[in-house]
Amino acid sequence: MDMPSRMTLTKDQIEQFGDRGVLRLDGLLDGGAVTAAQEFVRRGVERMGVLAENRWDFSQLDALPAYKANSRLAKTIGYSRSFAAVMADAQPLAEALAGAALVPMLDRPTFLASTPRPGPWALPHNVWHLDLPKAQDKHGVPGVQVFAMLESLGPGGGGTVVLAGSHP
Ligand SMILES: O=C(O)CCC(=O)C(=O)O
Repeated sequence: MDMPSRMTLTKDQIEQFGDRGVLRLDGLLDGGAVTAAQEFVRRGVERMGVLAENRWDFSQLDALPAYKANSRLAKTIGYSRSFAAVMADAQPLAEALAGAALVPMLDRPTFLASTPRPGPWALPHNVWHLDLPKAQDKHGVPGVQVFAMLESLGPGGGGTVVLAGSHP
């Protein structure tokens, strides 16, 4: 990608990504783009009654299996161009981490909605997967997946689980 990123990665960050396969970057996202995306998402969840007067209530989805609850949320909310604006700086950073040019798998970012689930959390045994095309160069980084959080996320809040160090 030719567009320069607003953020430059340090050597330590690139090393950490190499060691752990995962890297948290604070302050990467454009605030205006995030606000526009949040407003779009909030309008969608308000239509469902999941958000009202600034309070989130997912209970209407509790009876559904997690994958159905998540896809109902994502389908109702839909897609906004603001999602692509949120991810505008992702590709140059992913390429800096990979040390190579990367071809995006999709022509736009995918919106992932994850509902918090009632009850104790258990380590899932059947959903682990790699979202990667088959590596062309078996010795290089086969791909980089970038997640942008649109809302604050606490521990157990439904974020994607990554097993650090599992990539080699
Ligand atoms: O967080 C999730 O529910 C899974 C997300 C996922 O598998 C992915 O984005 O590839």
